[in-house]
Amino acid sequence: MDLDELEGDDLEDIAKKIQNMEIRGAAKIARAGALALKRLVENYDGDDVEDLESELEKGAKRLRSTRPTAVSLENAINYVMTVESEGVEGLKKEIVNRASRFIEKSLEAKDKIAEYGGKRITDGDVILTHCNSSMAIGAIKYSWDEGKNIEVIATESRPKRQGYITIKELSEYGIPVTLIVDSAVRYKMRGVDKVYVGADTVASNGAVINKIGTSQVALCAHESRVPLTVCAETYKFSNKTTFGELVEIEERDPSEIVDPADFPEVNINNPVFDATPSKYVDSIITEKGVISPDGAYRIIKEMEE
Ligand code: RI2
Repeated sequence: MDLDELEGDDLEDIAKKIQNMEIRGAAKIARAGALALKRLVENYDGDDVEDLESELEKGAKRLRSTRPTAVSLENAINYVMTVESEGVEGLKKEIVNRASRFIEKSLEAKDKIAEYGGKRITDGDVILTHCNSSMAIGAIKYSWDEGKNIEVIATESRPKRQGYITIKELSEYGIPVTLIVDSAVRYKMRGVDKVYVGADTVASNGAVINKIGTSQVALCAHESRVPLTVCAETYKFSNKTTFGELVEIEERDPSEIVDPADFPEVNINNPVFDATPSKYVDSIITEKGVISPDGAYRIIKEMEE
């Protein structure tokens, strides 16, 4: 679902759509979070600034609760909420401006990452991608537009099967694409030249938190000496991890995997992200440039300035 389909939705409508993954992908949920705060102030018709501030805090809390792993959402909220205005009208205006600016910056970052990531793909490459990352796909499309003859192998990405979105998008673009089940990654890795994935969060030690299974893909890539590239905007880098906080891994409902009623005696776990240690990451493509995972700390410090 695109942001322009959210016409008329208020903060709660958008929060629900983020939570049930009608709106998904770390970049898109960040932009949707910014849009939700914008909607909150646009819909506010009171004249008490403290009341508006408290509504904003409540709204931010609600948005943060929807998807706990992707720091992109948290960073988008923090960006929009960093305001100085006094008075209802000034505050409303500033929130609207900052939300629009965040959305703009996010889309600009996507274009830059597509360019930098796309240039690093070479003619004849077979690229494996996991889940559905708008940033990784942007880079793949860029290389195709440059006339490079590439092929993509896309994982199904159980349980939500975001791989179907990837294969639809790439095949409609004309790019040859093959769908595999997640467990076929190691078998297929011998024929792969590069792995391109996205990220929900990048930690200060360069670890990349992305869709469950990414760390297994990374291990297989490492074994076959296939470089793994992560496409991630700088607002996916987590400041909190610098101070020792661990990234919470979202657990979603078991019914996304099977109907638990069919297995009443069985525990069913549905962790939806995992962490790939930096040693399995070749490069991270950000809108500020291509870095090694060791550069994550510097990116975080620059963001603080
Ligand atoms: P972009 C997704 O999360 C996937 O983990 C994907 O790799 C990541 O967000 C980044 O996506 P989910 O919402 O920001 O499907 O690159 O759980 O689009």
